[in-house]
Amino acid sequence: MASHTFLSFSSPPRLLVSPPSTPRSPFVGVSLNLHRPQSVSFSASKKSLTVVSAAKKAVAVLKGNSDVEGVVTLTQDDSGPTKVSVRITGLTPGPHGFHLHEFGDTTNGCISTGPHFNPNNMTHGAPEDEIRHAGDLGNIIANADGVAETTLVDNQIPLTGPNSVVGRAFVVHELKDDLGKGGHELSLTTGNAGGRLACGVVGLTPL
Ligand SMILES: [Cu+2]
Ligand SMILES: [Zn+2]
Repeated sequence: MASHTFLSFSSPPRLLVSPPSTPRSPFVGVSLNLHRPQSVSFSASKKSLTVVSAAKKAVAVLKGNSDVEGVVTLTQDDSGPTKVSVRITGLTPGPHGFHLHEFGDTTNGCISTGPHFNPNNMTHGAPEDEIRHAGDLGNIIANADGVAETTLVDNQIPLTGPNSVVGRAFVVHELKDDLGKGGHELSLTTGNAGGRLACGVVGLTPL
Protein backbone atom coordinates (compact mmCIF):
# COMPACT_ATOMS: atom_id res chain seq x y z
CA MET A 1 0.00 0.00 0.00
CA ALA A 2 2.22 2.78 1.19
CA SER A 3 5.32 3.25 -0.85
CA HIS A 4 7.08 5.09 1.95
CA THR A 5 7.36 4.19 5.54
CA PHE A 6 8.54 7.00 7.75
CA LEU A 7 9.99 5.52 10.84
CA SER A 8 10.16 7.41 14.04
CA PHE A 9 11.96 6.50 17.19
CA SER A 10 9.75 8.06 19.74
CA SER A 11 9.38 6.45 23.09
CA PRO A 12 6.18 7.87 24.60
CA PRO A 13 6.60 6.48 28.14
CA ARG A 14 9.52 8.78 28.77
CA LEU A 15 7.11 11.68 28.55
CA LEU A 16 5.49 10.44 31.72
CA VAL A 17 8.68 10.48 33.69
CA SER A 18 10.35 13.65 32.51
CA PRO A 19 10.75 16.02 35.43
CA PRO A 20 9.21 19.41 34.72
CA SER A 21 12.49 21.19 34.95
CA THR A 22 14.30 19.09 32.36
CA PRO A 23 15.12 21.68 29.75
CA ARG A 24 15.53 19.16 27.02
CA SER A 25 15.16 15.44 26.77
CA PRO A 26 18.43 13.61 26.45
CA PHE A 27 16.72 11.56 23.74
CA VAL A 28 15.81 14.52 21.63
CA GLY A 29 18.73 13.77 19.34
CA VAL A 30 16.85 10.90 17.75
CA SER A 31 14.60 13.40 16.05
CA LEU A 32 17.49 14.12 13.68
CA ASN A 33 16.11 11.32 11.59
CA LEU A 34 12.83 13.09 11.26
CA HIS A 35 14.29 15.51 8.79
CA ARG A 36 15.51 12.77 6.52
CA PRO A 37 12.84 10.11 6.59
CA GLN A 38 14.10 6.72 5.63
CA SER A 39 12.22 4.02 3.89
CA VAL A 40 12.17 1.01 6.14
CA SER A 41 10.45 -2.27 5.61
CA PHE A 42 9.42 -4.67 8.30
CA SER A 43 9.57 -8.21 7.07
CA ALA A 44 8.24 -9.51 10.36
CA SER A 45 5.12 -7.40 10.19
CA LYS A 46 2.17 -8.57 8.15
CA LYS A 47 0.57 -5.18 8.14
CA SER A 48 2.13 -2.30 6.33
CA LEU A 49 3.27 0.15 8.97
CA THR A 50 3.06 3.80 8.09
CA VAL A 51 4.09 6.20 10.78
CA VAL A 52 4.58 9.78 9.76
CA SER A 53 7.16 11.35 11.99
CA ALA A 54 5.60 14.41 13.50
CA ALA A 55 7.35 15.47 16.65
CA LYS A 56 5.93 18.90 17.39
CA LYS A 57 6.47 21.62 19.91
CA ALA A 58 4.27 24.60 20.63
CA VAL A 59 4.13 27.45 23.10
CA ALA A 60 1.59 29.86 24.52
CA VAL A 61 2.43 33.09 26.33
CA LEU A 62 -0.36 33.96 28.74
CA LYS A 63 -1.27 37.54 29.57
CA GLY A 64 -4.37 39.38 30.67
CA ASN A 65 -5.73 42.41 32.46
CA SER A 66 -4.05 41.50 35.72
CA ASP A 67 -0.60 40.65 37.04
CA VAL A 68 -1.14 37.04 36.05
CA GLU A 69 1.17 35.83 33.31
CA GLY A 70 2.94 32.71 32.25
CA VAL A 71 4.27 30.36 29.63
CA VAL A 72 2.89 26.98 28.60
CA THR A 73 4.98 24.67 26.46
CA LEU A 74 3.52 21.65 24.65
CA THR A 75 5.42 18.78 23.12
CA GLN A 76 4.15 15.74 21.30
CA ASP A 77 5.93 12.89 19.58
CA ASP A 78 3.95 11.39 16.72
CA SER A 79 0.48 10.45 17.91
CA GLY A 80 1.46 9.99 21.55
CA PRO A 81 0.18 12.08 24.43
CA THR A 82 0.97 15.77 24.67
CA LYS A 83 3.20 16.94 27.49
CA VAL A 84 2.23 20.34 28.84
CA SER A 85 4.70 22.29 30.95
CA VAL A 86 3.10 25.15 32.81
CA ARG A 87 4.55 28.11 34.73
CA ILE A 88 2.15 30.87 35.67
CA THR A 89 2.82 33.65 38.18
CA GLY A 90 0.79 36.36 39.88
CA LEU A 91 -2.02 34.05 41.03
CA THR A 92 -3.73 33.88 44.38
CA PRO A 93 -2.54 30.78 46.22
CA GLY A 94 -4.63 27.67 45.61
CA PRO A 95 -6.37 25.99 42.64
CA HIS A 96 -7.26 27.76 39.41
CA GLY A 97 -9.19 26.30 36.50
CA PHE A 98 -6.95 25.72 33.49
CA HIS A 99 -8.34 24.97 30.06
CA LEU A 100 -7.78 25.07 26.35
CA HIS A 101 -10.48 27.24 24.84
CA GLU A 102 -11.78 26.94 21.32
CA PHE A 103 -10.42 30.03 19.59
CA GLY A 104 -7.01 31.60 19.31
CA ASP A 105 -8.66 35.00 19.27
CA THR A 106 -7.85 37.62 21.89
CA THR A 107 -9.35 40.58 20.03
CA ASN A 108 -11.50 41.45 23.01
CA GLY A 109 -9.21 39.94 25.60
CA CYS A 110 -9.57 36.42 26.92
CA ILE A 111 -13.35 36.45 26.44
CA SER A 112 -12.80 36.13 22.65
CA THR A 113 -11.23 32.71 23.09
CA GLY A 114 -14.76 31.34 23.35
CA PRO A 115 -15.85 28.22 25.25
CA HIS A 116 -13.77 25.22 26.22
CA PHE A 117 -12.33 23.34 23.24
CA ASN A 118 -14.94 20.62 22.75
CA PRO A 119 -14.65 18.84 19.40
CA ASN A 120 -16.62 15.81 20.62
CA ASN A 121 -19.64 17.67 22.01
CA MET A 122 -19.25 16.51 25.57
CA THR A 123 -20.11 18.12 28.88
CA HIS A 124 -17.48 19.61 31.16
CA GLY A 125 -15.47 17.26 33.33
CA ALA A 126 -12.14 16.41 34.87
CA PRO A 127 -9.14 15.55 32.71
CA GLU A 128 -9.32 11.95 33.89
CA ASP A 129 -13.03 11.62 33.06
CA GLU A 130 -14.25 9.90 29.93
CA ILE A 131 -16.91 12.57 29.54
CA ARG A 132 -15.06 15.86 29.38
CA HIS A 133 -14.24 18.63 27.00
CA ALA A 134 -10.94 17.96 25.24
CA GLY A 135 -9.81 21.30 26.67
CA ASP A 136 -10.53 20.34 30.27
CA LEU A 137 -7.16 20.27 31.99
CA GLY A 138 -8.49 20.59 35.53
CA ASN A 139 -6.81 22.91 37.99
CA ILE A 140 -3.32 24.21 38.45
CA ILE A 141 -2.30 24.99 42.02
CA ALA A 142 -0.51 28.19 42.89
CA ASN A 143 1.83 28.13 45.86
CA ALA A 144 2.09 30.78 48.58
CA ASP A 145 4.09 32.95 46.20
CA GLY A 146 1.33 32.79 43.60
CA VAL A 147 3.32 30.56 41.27
CA ALA A 148 1.79 27.50 39.62
CA GLU A 149 4.35 25.20 38.09
CA THR A 150 3.42 21.77 36.83
CA THR A 151 3.66 19.30 34.00
CA LEU A 152 0.57 17.59 32.63
CA VAL A 153 0.28 14.75 30.17
CA ASP A 154 -2.93 14.51 28.18
CA ASN A 155 -4.27 12.47 25.27
CA GLN A 156 -6.94 14.83 23.99
CA ILE A 157 -4.92 17.87 22.98
CA PRO A 158 -2.78 16.82 20.00
CA LEU A 159 -0.59 19.23 18.05
CA THR A 160 -1.53 17.72 14.68
CA GLY A 161 -4.60 16.32 13.00
CA PRO A 162 -8.25 17.40 13.03
CA ASN A 163 -8.32 18.05 16.79
CA SER A 164 -5.04 19.94 16.88
CA VAL A 165 -4.93 22.61 19.56
CA VAL A 166 -2.46 24.77 17.64
CA GLY A 167 -4.24 28.07 17.10
CA ARG A 168 -6.46 27.65 20.15
CA ALA A 169 -5.84 29.26 23.51
CA PHE A 170 -5.03 28.43 27.11
CA VAL A 171 -6.98 30.24 29.79
CA VAL A 172 -6.25 30.37 33.51
CA HIS A 173 -9.19 31.26 35.73
CA GLU A 174 -9.90 33.19 38.84
CA LEU A 175 -11.47 30.26 40.70
CA LYS A 176 -11.20 26.54 41.17
CA ASP A 177 -12.73 24.38 38.43
CA ASP A 178 -15.28 22.13 40.14
CA LEU A 179 -14.69 19.52 37.40
CA GLY A 180 -18.39 19.31 36.59
CA LYS A 181 -19.32 18.14 40.05
CA GLY A 182 -20.19 21.35 41.86
CA GLY A 183 -23.92 21.31 41.23
CA HIS A 184 -23.81 24.91 40.00
CA GLU A 185 -25.62 25.79 36.81
CA LEU A 186 -22.22 26.45 35.22
CA SER A 187 -20.59 23.24 36.47
CA LEU A 188 -21.30 21.31 33.29
CA THR A 189 -20.08 24.03 30.93
CA THR A 190 -17.23 25.84 32.65
CA GLY A 191 -16.71 24.15 36.00
CA ASN A 192 -17.83 27.47 37.49
CA ALA A 193 -14.21 28.61 37.38
CA GLY A 194 -14.99 32.32 37.33
CA GLY A 195 -13.26 35.06 35.39
CA ARG A 196 -10.43 34.72 32.91
CA LEU A 197 -7.22 36.03 34.43
CA ALA A 198 -4.87 35.42 31.52
CA CYS A 199 -4.82 33.65 28.19
CA GLY A 200 -2.43 32.83 25.38
CA VAL A 201 -2.68 31.43 21.86
CA VAL A 202 -0.88 28.17 21.10
CA GLY A 203 1.64 28.55 18.30
CA LEU A 204 4.27 26.28 16.85
CA THR A 205 7.87 26.74 17.96
CA PRO A 206 11.11 25.01 16.87
CA LEU A 207 11.80 21.63 18.45
CU1 LIG B 1 -11.46 28.08 30.83
ZN1 LIG C 1 -14.78 22.21 30.01
